[in-house]
Amino acid sequence: MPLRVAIIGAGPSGLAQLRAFQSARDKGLKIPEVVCFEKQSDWGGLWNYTWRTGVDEYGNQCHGSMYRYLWSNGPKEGLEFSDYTFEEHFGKPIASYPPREVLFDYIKGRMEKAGVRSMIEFSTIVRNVRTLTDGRFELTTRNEVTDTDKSENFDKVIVATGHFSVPNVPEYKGFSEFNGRLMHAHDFRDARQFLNQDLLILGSSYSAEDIGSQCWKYGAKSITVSHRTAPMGYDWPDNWKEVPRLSHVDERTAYFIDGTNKEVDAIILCTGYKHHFPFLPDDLRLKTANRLATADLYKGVVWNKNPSIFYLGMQDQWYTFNMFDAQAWWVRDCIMEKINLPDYASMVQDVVDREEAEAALKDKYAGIEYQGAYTMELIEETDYPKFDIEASNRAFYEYIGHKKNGIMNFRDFGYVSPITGKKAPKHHTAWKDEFDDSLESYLNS
Ligand code: FAD
Ligand code: NA7
Repeated sequence: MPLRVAIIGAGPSGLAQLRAFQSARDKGLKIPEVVCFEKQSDWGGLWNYTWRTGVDEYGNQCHGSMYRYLWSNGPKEGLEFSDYTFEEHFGKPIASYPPREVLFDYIKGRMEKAGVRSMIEFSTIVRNVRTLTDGRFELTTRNEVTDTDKSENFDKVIVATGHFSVPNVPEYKGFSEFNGRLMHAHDFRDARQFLNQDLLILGSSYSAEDIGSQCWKYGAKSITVSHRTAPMGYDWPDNWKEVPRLSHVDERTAYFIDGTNKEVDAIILCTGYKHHFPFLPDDLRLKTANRLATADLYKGVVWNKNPSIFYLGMQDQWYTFNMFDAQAWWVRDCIMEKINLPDYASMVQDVVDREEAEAALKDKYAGIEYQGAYTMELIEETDYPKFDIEASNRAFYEYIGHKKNGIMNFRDFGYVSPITGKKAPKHHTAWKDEFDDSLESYLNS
């Protein structure tokens, strides 16, 4: 019997896994029987935009957290696939911060070229995974179109369901009395609905920065950002203020722990997401904070307590698509027994070492270098095409500098591709003045 492998999720991580197996098959290797289950009706994960919030068309939790007008929040030179460059896909070099639709097109282009769509069962949610007495796994899935359940057995399971989809929703005193809009970033879709409004944002990470910036760009009256630990500290526009931790709210006013207050029309909780795997039993379920070194995963991908289960993309992310590729190629080679696992104690020690190394990092630059080195460590153990990781690191370093110099214009800069060595052209319009984020407009340079 051929080995049977299940991939759960067809976002960038699950797609990287399909591409990894397909590339081995193209080299003449015999690959396992691979089935990918995807609960949405199309691939791309978070990049497959949906207007829906709350539940999807079948009543399952809506996966989408992305919003209209989203442009890449980091340079594309930090995520470029080394086996499929932006230049190959678009036929010319493009600017460094593509809007969502452009990145979605790039992801799709590689997969269409790979010809793996038939390996995916769409609109099929994995509802339960059970360990069998012989060590295999029984997956129960539901095809939402036919509304039928099915159970099948697999030797290996790869969890690629992402971790920026199930919101972390704290409660503050008075939320029940607040009579403006109160929502989590997961449900944010269109900045225009906050036109002329006074907005309070909780959180001080990517979502707070980007959702606030969008609302500013699309005409919010004022943005107040309340941090729990530390302010973001950028040189914000005049109608943008950073304030300390929220104490409580009443019907319309937010009160902060320094004694100040602000009347607001809406509150957006940019308070992060949970690693959430409701289909997994306790002994297979990853429980980790959102950090660069995840708990309990050898090499960041193998579930130590049962190495027939793998996780992709569970780290906090500087690197994304190319790191998912590195992980997917490595997991493929582990499953195909080209890479051997050490004993349990060594796998546990590997996690401890990675956690300690992360704890010793002194700043963001060190975090980038750490994740770049991790990505390269995996790549060097596989046949994934090597690329100039230092060039990617440099793009991230420059991006941090550009953000410090001007938070509303960092997207107007370009960086050097770590694959082609070419510098990205400047986009024809400054980000803050560009209201057409369609693929046609972005490529029309
Ligand atoms: P996801 O993209 O989340 O895909 C997981 C897939 O699993 C989904 O298709 C989902 O439907 C499926 N799934 C989930 N549960 C089940 C189930 N039980 N059964 C079957 N299928 C299931 N990264 C960048 O590089 N640049 C950016 O600019 C950027 N912006 C972001 C903006 C936002 C608002 C968010 C939330 C994230 C952003 N990211 C960005 C990070 C993003 O996490 C990655 O780019 C990428 O989408 C992660 O891929 P993934 O496949 O691991 O997870
Ligand atoms: P992150 O990066 O996990 O950040 C979560 C933020 O939420 C962070 O600033 C936290 O503050 C804050 N937080 C968490 N709990 C609370 C409570 N209870 N009260 C106030 N503030 C809180 O999530 P993001 O959504 O910003 O980014 C996730 C991905 O989406 C990212 O990869 C992007 O690409 C887009 P802390 O600093 O911990 O005190």
